Amino acid sequence: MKFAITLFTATAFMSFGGAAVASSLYLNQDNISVSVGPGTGAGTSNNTFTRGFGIEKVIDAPSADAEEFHNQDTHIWYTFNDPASGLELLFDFGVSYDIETLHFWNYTGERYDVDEVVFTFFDALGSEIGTETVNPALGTSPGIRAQDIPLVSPLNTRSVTAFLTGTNGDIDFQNIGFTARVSDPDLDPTTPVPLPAAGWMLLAGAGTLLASRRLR
Ligand SMILES: [Ca+2]
Ligand SMILES: [Ca+2]
Repeated sequence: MKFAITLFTATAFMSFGGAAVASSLYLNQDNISVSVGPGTGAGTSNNTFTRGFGIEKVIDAPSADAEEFHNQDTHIWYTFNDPASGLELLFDFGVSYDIETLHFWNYTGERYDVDEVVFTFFDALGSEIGTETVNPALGTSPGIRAQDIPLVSPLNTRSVTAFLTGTNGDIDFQNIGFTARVSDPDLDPTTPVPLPAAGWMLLAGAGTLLASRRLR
């Protein structure tokens, strides 16, 4: 019982403490992870795995305004047998964020660039909470800088899938990044609800009763 009361006290303290508005963060390999999803179509990953690289090249841009040059160390290139299929990426944020901006470093020519990205957002329980489709512009040349696209994500997004396609079955891009704020736990429907005041008094009463019984 004592443990339970302590636990509820901690929850209430966080809840009533008042959450300050979190500042915007750039999400990359320092604070999120990325993996290739099972929805990825058959084809060739070209330079990504065949040359000993990992998919982390997607999130290795150090900042939202970083410039990358197209070479084997920096870009992602997939060719799909069926042009309708594509690359599925799973972004795991670890904690819940409210996404504000998508940063997308696309290839510089139509032959290989990404033509469409479908984002699906999930909450902390893994439930789908929204989708958003983006058609990124061609990348800048010669140095590729991100196109910044407002991304209307639901609050409290814990993970995101991105399904990337090219109309001709080829996709090539440098990075994907997000600018986001850590979600306010008070506005997260998946956060356990603290007991109301009446519940506190009831719990306190039960604790006193228990203690007095032990004393007898
Ligand atoms: Ca990269
Ligand atoms: Ca294209």
